[in-house]
Amino acid sequence: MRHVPTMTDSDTPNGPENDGAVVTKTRTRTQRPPMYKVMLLNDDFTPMEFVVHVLERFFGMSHAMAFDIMLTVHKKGVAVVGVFSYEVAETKVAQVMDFARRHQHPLQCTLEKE
Ligand code: TYC
Repeated sequence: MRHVPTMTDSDTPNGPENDGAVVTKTRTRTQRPPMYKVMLLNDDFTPMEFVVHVLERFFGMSHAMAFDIMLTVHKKGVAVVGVFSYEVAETKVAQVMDFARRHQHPLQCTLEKE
C-alpha cells in the first residue's frame, strides 16, 4: 500500500521518501475578541451610597471594593469598573444609566475599547 506522509513522519515536510508529495501546513491565526472598559464618571450630585449600590448590584463587587472604587471616581473623576465583551459592556452601561435615570441621579457610565 502507498505510504501517505503525515507531519508525524520525521522527514516531512517534503523530505526524502514522500513520493514527491507536497505537504503544506496552514496556520490559522485565532483572534481574541476585542474587550471594552466600562467606566464610571464623577459628578457633584449623585450620592456616594448610590454609586456604591450600583457597583455592588451591577458589577458584583463586595461593599469594601465598591466603596473603594467609588472613592477613586470621586477623587480622580473616572475609574474603570470592569472589562467585558462588547455585548456585556453595552448591557452594563445601559443598566447603570437606566437605574440612575429612574432615581433621578446624573451618574454617567460609558464604555471604551481597550
Ligand atoms: N462626587 C459625588 C459626591 O460627592 C459622589 C460620586 C462618586 C458621584 C462617584 C459619582 O461616579 C461617581 N456625592
